[in-house]
Amino acid sequence: MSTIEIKKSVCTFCKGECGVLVHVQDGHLVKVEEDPEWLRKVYPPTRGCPRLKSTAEFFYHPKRVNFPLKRAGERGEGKWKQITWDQAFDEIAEKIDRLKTQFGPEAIASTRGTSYKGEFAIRNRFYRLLGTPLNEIGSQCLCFIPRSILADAIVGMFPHFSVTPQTKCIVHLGVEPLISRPITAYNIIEAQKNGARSIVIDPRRTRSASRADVWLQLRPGTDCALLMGMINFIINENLYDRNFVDKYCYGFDQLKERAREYSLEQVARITEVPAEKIAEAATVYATNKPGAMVEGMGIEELQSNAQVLHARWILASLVGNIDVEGGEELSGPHPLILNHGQLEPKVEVSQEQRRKALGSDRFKMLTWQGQDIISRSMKRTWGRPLEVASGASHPPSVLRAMSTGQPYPVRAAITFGNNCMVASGNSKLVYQSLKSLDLYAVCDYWMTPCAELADYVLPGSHWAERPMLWDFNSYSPYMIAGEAALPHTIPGEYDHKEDFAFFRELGIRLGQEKYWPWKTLEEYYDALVKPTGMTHNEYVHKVRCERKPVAYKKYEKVGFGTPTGKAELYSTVHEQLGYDPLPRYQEPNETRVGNPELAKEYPLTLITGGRIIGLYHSEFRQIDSVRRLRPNPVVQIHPETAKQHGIKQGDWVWIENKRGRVRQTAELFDGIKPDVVHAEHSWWFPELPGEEPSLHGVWQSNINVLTDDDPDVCNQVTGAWPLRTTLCKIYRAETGPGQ
Ligand SMILES: Nc1nc2c(c(=O)[nH]1)N[C@H]1C(S)=C(S)[C@@H](COP(=O)(O)OP(=O)(O)OC[C@H]3O[C@@H](n4cnc5c(=O)[nH]c(N)nc54)[C@H](O)[C@@H]3O)O[C@H]1N2
Ligand SMILES: Nc1nc2c(c(=O)[nH]1)N[C@H]1C(S)=C(S)[C@@H](COP(=O)(O)OP(=O)(O)OC[C@H]3O[C@@H](n4cnc5c(=O)[nH]c(N)nc54)[C@H](O)[C@@H]3O)O[C@H]1N2
Ligand code: SF4
Ligand SMILES: [Mo]
Repeated sequence: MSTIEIKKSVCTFCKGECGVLVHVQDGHLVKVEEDPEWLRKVYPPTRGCPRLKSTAEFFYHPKRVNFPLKRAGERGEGKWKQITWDQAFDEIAEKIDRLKTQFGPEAIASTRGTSYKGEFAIRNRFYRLLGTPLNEIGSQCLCFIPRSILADAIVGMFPHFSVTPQTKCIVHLGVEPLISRPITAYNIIEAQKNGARSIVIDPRRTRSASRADVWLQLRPGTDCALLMGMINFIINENLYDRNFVDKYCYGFDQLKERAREYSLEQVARITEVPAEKIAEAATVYATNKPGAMVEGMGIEELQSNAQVLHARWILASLVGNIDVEGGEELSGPHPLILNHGQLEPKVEVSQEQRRKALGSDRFKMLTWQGQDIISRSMKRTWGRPLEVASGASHPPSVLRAMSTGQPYPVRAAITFGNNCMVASGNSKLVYQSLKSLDLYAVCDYWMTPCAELADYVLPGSHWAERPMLWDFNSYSPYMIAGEAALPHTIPGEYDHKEDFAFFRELGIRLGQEKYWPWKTLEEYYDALVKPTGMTHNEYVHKVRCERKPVAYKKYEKVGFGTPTGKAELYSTVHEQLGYDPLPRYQEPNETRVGNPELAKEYPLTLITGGRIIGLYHSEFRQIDSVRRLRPNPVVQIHPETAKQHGIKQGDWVWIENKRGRVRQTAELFDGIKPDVVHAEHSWWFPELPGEEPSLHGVWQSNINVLTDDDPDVCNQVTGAWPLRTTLCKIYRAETGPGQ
């Protein structure tokens, strides 16, 4: 027996990105534990995390896809045969080449998930070299990109949840960090121990809301009105930082004019939050400085996400919270380590191709037009090109092109770490779109509903199998690194491939060889850390994790990375793109107020997807130790509403709207308004049959059967589709899925 080696890895089972020690013997995982060094240096790994505890169960799970598979029957019939990686690469490359010649590179699409780190850059390299503007399906318009791109547009850089122990006021804007963001939650708790005040804006009484000084239980979808009300109050009461506004903000007078539309009384009517509570929140925020806002999916998944985010940055600017210690810290890139953009090949996708990016003619802030304006100003100010996390295309527009061939055909897709059958809005359209493809390949750990519809299913690598280097593409205040602990391949046992190897091998077969000089991800990371004088492995062992050096109030020297060089209350980026330069509240299209006719049949407002302990999106459903924490999907209903419908705790309940119905189990919860219900997202049942029509029960409890992604109802700036305001009705179901 050989000795046990201890490897320093990073767990990426969720956004915690915790440092862990992996004990390895003969290439096999013996044990995983939290890394005490990490705790000392940056933030503590989450204690007793159920996902981390399940690492070995996950890694060696009998249902894990361990070798490449090729479809042996009709698509969706559930018949597969094992092939080699070489055969898979040869066949996929040959088909991509043929489809590219016939329809153009834009006919080759991608579907992306959230589980990626820097490797997004790797995937982008492949598609850029293919010459496509990258038509892509995924959650980009709802998750991270709107947040970062609006911050880039208004203040010229994105601070990624910059709460520190010095923060004196934390505003939770549709977020529950105690479940979803372990690092931020830790920092918030530390700040609260130091006396920080906390404001929670959420239609549900979350755990953070229970611990808050002020909880604003607003009507879902009305955040923009609420924030504009706070802005108006702060201006009228002279609670803003006049010096900062005069010197460093652009468009105060126009803002003041617009904000006048939002008197406390008017805003109270729209949001259903009492006027005095709005005034209290605004006062607490403006008088406890420095403050930091933490925004989450509660606002990003709104039809009005761009307007809410714009108002959020106006608020932070008005009180002078930008780029101060404990406020919205603009941490920026690591002084030495390169960002991925700096290693990008000097091969541009032509202007003609870029213009073909689906949806880019309409969703301009999301896509290349917005990116061009924003990156120019950021580069001017920060002296080096920074990653602007924009979307290449608009996912609902891509789905429509796939299924209709309009405005041009999209005939192939590669899915990497994404379960779009349950993650994207409008699951029925996703199904039709995937089924219409000539080539569909999925790289994942499991036979997901997406994988069941593929021609090829390819075994992806786990975090314990790959090195990592990550600072959230320059946005996070931390730079973290880890080493691979386990081999990718053990002959006869498994044969996984990391993303880097996947796209490199495919790229080489498609003539991209000279653009892939690094043979492994490790070598690629070596190139990124080279200016430190270390290799990636040395960096892992000598540094491992660091808080980047921070300079505050950089605007005093270089201004802001925006077109005017100021914090743009009135946004010239919006103006240039033809959008309203100031936020204005618009009633979502499917609410009691916005559509009273529809509300007669569907009287309840559905919000979806609040994160839960244990499960990560659609993942961990097959991991018994984690699934035990949440065996079935849960819909939260106010006890009064449940009573009216004859629904008891634990009953299966149908949730229905004009697009379909699915069922979840009832949790009676008085922390939600009587006319709002909250359903979990991304449910499927790995234990139910994989072949069609079941597709692991994908039609049973998946709430995205009920969500709409029509481009007409999407946010016209960011392309977001509404996951948080949909009208529905509920009634008891006799049985659950598979019963
Ligand atoms: N355990 C676990 N952790 C996760 C994930 C996971 O799946 N599981 N997913 C990760 C990912 S990718 C993401 S993006 C994050 C997301 O995590 P968060 O950003 O925390 O988002 P959610 O928990 O989805 O929603 C937060 C809150 O928004 C509220 N909300 C709903 N509608 C509205 C509204 O109209 N206005 C306001 N103000 N609030 C509203 C909900 O009630 C909910 O409490 O979590 C990450 N962390
Ligand atoms: N209704 C509703 N829908 C939502 C949301 C909501 O709140 N409500 N939230 C949205 C948000 S914010 C997000 S981010 C999306 C999430 O959408 P997805 O990212 O699609 O979510 P996951 O279910 O985590 O799917 C990831 C898939 O990738 C696989 N995977 C994980 N890591 C790796 C890896 O390293 N390599 C490979 N090859 N595969 C991997 C997993 O097994 C899983 O099948 O869902 C969105 N959808
Ligand atoms: S799954 Fe747990 S250990 Fe892993 S990153 Fe998330 S919180 Fe940390
Ligand atoms: Mo997300």
